[in-house]
Amino acid sequence: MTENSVATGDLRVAVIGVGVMGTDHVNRLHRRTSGARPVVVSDAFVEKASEVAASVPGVRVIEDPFAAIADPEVDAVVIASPGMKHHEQVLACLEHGKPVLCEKPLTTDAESSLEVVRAEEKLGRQLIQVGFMRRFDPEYAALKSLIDSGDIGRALLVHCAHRNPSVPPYFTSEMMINDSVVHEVDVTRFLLGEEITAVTVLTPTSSSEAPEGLADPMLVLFETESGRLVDVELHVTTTVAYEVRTEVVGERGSAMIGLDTGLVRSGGDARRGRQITPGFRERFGTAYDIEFQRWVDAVRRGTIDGPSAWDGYAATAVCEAGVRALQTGRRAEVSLAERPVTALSGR
Ligand code: ISE
Repeated sequence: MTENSVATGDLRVAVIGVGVMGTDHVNRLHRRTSGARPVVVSDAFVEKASEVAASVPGVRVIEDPFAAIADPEVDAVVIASPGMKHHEQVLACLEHGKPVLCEKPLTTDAESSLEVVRAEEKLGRQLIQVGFMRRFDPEYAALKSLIDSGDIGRALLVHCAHRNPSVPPYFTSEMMINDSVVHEVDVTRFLLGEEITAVTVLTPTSSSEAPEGLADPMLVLFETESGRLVDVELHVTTTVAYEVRTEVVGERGSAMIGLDTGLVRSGGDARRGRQITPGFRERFGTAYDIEFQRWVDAVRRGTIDGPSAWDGYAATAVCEAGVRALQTGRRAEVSLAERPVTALSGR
């Protein structure tokens, strides 16, 4: 990072990958994040990159993601490219000493995620933050504060429902674990503050709305280090809207979030009701905004403020066990490497 530019002006950010999320992040950096601005975009689809660059003043296209990361005008990097590109791109950020906010997954397998953890450890500076945005959602933050306050006693069980109205046609049952359940993995680690040690996946009769071969819905069970249980109902073809609910059952009470308890509206069809967010960009829009602002503020102080590379590695390792459990129909244990002393957990 060029320290001068950060001390005297905005943090200049390259966004690698400008699909749906990356494009959102360019706008977020341009319109809703202070102390930072997007300066470079890079995407395998150059036309898309040019279109995004043209929509924001002062943004250049650099086709090659590694040239974008290395560019002297770039102080920090946001990676929103497909997951299989993350490993090399995050390592390139480390090589150039550039802070990086990497969308999940950190990498697509535990071994390469661990390599990233080790590379950062060797560097001796924490440059990697992983984009688990739910930690920044005000409702999840409130749930975490409640658990930490001890007001409901020790949390014993967590029930999660993760429902998507639809998924793209290429979505597989393995992706249901790696792309969707991964959020509940991070939420579990965040809320309970301990590692997940085993995963079981059950696949009941599939919905007639699910494409052939997609095990939808599925039930996933996590066991944690101290013996607590977390169940996840994952249903990605509900045809309804985007619904993410989490209920924590404690020794002296319970607490739930995700009830869409916003505005109650009467409609022309003589119904009264609450709006359910249609997708994750709407449901977690505020969380993404908070995540970006806190990341930028932290980078300007020379640190991170959120899930670390270790958190990214642990999530990948749990998902790997989840895929094993799905494929074998049996409980799968999570094998985690020894945690480096320097691996800070995010907040
Ligand atoms: C998607 O990749 C996400 O990250 C969403 O938060 C999740 O709800 C969805 O199931 C995933 O496909």
